[in-house]
Amino acid sequence: EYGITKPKGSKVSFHYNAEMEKYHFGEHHPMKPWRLTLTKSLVSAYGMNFAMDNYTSRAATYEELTSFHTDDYIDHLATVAPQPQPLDVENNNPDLRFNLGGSDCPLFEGLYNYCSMSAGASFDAARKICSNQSDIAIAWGGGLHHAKKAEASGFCYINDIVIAILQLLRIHARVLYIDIDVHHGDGVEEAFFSTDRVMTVSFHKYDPQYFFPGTGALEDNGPKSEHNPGAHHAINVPLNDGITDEQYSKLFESVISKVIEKFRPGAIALQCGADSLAGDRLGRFNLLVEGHASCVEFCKKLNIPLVIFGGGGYTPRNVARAWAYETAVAIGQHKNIPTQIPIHTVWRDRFKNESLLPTIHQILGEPRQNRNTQKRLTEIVQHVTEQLRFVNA
Ligand code: ZLM
Ligand code: CA
Ligand code: ZN
Repeated sequence: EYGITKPKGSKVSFHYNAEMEKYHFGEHHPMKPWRLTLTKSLVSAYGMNFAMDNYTSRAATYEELTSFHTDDYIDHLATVAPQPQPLDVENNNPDLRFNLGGSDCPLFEGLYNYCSMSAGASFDAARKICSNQSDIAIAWGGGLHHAKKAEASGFCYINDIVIAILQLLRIHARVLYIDIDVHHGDGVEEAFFSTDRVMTVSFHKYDPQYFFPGTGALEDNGPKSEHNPGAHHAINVPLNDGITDEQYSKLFESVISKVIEKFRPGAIALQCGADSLAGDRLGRFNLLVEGHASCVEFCKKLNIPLVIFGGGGYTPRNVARAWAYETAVAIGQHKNIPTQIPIHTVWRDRFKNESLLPTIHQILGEPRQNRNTQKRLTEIVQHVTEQLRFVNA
């Protein structure tokens, strides 16, 4: 009434706890929680904290974890130890029941604390969106999209994304989940298979035989069983090796704008797995920081409350570059920050032999041959458009 308007730009919160870097999956395991430290130190070196609300996240409670997972699984997770366990009545190792203890999901010291810290940050980020205290809430320590209700899978033990979306659903009638990790977001898809209040969209490398987890074909759009309201609410964008920035961002924009138009979500949960970048140890794509971040930029421009999660990402310096740059996108400063990485201790101490002037854009590793044809990408958009005819929100 007195000409007071909402301040320009989005209110952004950053949810992080330095404790997460203390945990190790094992010497040669590709998942390195330490990449979160590198990300945070880059964000701080650029001075981005001054443009955000910074929260030291806490461990999620038992009640929060069991809002999705079974009590049985969480009870077991809370007591597992790296040492061999007593066998159960049938002479089996009880860890096997929950897919724990193999090379993908090893048991390590402090595992339960690591998992609940990751979920706590994502939970708090979602609550900030629910209470309208943030327009964008960032939890780089989350994004563990493979974990199932009662099972660990693919480096993921607790599905912090599902837990966060369940919070968003308390306030918002419809939530859109978007997943740009190079792997299929199978755990989140499955969790919401039978509801029309969550639509999931995953972009991923798809090869049912040779690439994890092997699900997420174009035609898989949720169980079409009788009276399943969740049918047609899973969108999958299966891709081949070597997709480029230009192809990916065009595809992303055309798929997501059609989804938004039909589904009209009240909030968006965006998983930003950085293993879709070129040169990733496990990835197959050719995305650069700009292409990856264009997805975040696009979501921000929609002006819909947004929770941003991390996820995969196995070349730590590339992960830190992408996530720091995407933090800059969230606060609307990506065009203003200097390209050259500020001299800051963690980066300098770890990578002494690196050129003295690394930039936030440069990606380590060789590009792959692009095996995505324009014809196939057009087919994908066509199929998505047809699926969306069944969706009316
Ligand atoms: N073997 N060490 C992505 C999750 C991807 C399943 C084939 C394990 C690895 C990988 C583990 C140190 C997200 C599979 C792989 C070798 C069965 C996967 C330990 C290297 C190592 O050197 C390694 C001894 C390990 C694991 C590679 N695992 C590569 N790909 C996938 C899971 C998670 O990014 O989407 C989200 C955070 N697992 O392919 C096997 C079938 C286990
Ligand atoms: Ca994905
Ligand atoms: Zn991944």
